[in-house]
Amino acid sequence: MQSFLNRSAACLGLLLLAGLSHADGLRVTDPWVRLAPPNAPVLAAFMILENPSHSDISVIDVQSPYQAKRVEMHRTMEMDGMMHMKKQAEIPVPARSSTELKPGSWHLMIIGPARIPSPGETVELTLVLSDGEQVRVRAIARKGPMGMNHGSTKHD
Ligand SMILES: [Cu+2]
Repeated sequence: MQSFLNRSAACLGLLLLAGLSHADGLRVTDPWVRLAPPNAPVLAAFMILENPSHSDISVIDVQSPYQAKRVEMHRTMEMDGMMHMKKQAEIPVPARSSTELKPGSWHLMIIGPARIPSPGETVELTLVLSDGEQVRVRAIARKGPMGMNHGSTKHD
């Protein structure tokens, strides 16, 4: 694990020297942030992560330094008939597969947003991948699908 971390750090350093590049391994489609009331302490973000490559990839960190205190990776799962949301250390995207971040499943939790986006505005997120690459994503603020709200709060 330690050598893996060192290797990631080395890759990150190289990436910074070369400027941010788009990862060939991971494709991000339809990134969006659910509309929230003006005083909301958190925002939920969703997107589809596609990995057409032959190697497994994980999202190991998500950053949004100018737009939030921090961003966490969460997964909502059913346990004992109840829906629970748990913080995750990574979001795996297996080779030649995809992982959908959607209400009631994997999602990103934007904690302490600097401001709440209006419909159509975007929140910039940087996905840090297990292979050292970074992917910049602009998630557009919009209404979620009906009846699929985060937690038990209804915003629609
Ligand atoms: Cu969450």
